[in-house]
Amino acid sequence: MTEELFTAMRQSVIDGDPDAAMDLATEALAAGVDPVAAIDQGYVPGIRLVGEQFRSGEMFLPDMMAAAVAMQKAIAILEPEMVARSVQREVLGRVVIGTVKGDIHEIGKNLVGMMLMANGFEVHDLGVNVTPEQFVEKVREVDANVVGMSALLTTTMVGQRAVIQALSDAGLRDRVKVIIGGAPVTRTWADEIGADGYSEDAAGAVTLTLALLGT
Ligand code: B1M
Repeated sequence: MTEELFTAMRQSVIDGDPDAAMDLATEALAAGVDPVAAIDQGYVPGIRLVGEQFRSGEMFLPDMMAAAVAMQKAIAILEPEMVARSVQREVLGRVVIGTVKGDIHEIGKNLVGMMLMANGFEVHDLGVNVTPEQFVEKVREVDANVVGMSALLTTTMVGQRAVIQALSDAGLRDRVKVIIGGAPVTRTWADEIGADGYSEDAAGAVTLTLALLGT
């Protein structure tokens, strides 16, 4: 039953069918399926396949956009349950998160922000295409403990280095932990640019942030 749901979820993203994606999310919640499992095992494999087909020329930009919309609509239905299932504690830290300049991919970044929020962090999401100056300004404004940066393009990964440099120039680097992620990002890249940590997925980003803050 759950496997069938996951297969249908995957297909709804491939088809770029928001109505089906939303109906399946609702069905999964009614059946008591873990919303995180639904995202990781249902929708994510769908969008990854769309990415592969885009690369090989079997799908085009409008297909990728439709798939992203379907996925985002489904996540919006699952989000309240994700938050409700988490144990609410005192605020563990303040996180400023965003997708770096030149990059408008937001689904992974949103999931990371959602999971951090659900696990007790105050999350300030700057959105996409965020400049180093905007990161610095927000870190100052909210006195952040953590900066999280997402990058999905090999051409925008360098933006993560620019933000770390801007934090140093502003005298803020020692006051924040910097975590990075996104499909092309690796641990080696994190080490190279002097980030404090890297995670390949949203759940790992929570574990990493907890560890970095010693909570
Ligand atoms: Co784009 N795109 N895209 N795209 N897109 C990729 C990234 C690509 C790999 C597809 C491909 O060719 N196979 C390719 C990049 C190639 C490269 O540079 N290596 C690509 C391209 C080329 C482009 C355009 C240039 C296409 C064009 O215009 N010709 C263009 C660029 C626009 C721009 O940003 N300037 C573009 C546009 C788009 C859409 C707008 C259509 C859409 C995004 C819609 C949106 O976000 N609102 C889109 C999509 C959907 C994708 C793919 C198919 C899926 C991305 C996604 O949402 N994945 C993607 C293929 C792929 O990644 N395999 C692709 C699901 C999400 C849950 O995973 O984002 O990886 P992900 O996040 C994960 C982890 O990475 C990690 O946790 C998340 C949850 O597990 N993580 C973090 C992410 N951020 C983290 C931060 C952390 C920690 C962990 O700490 C802070």
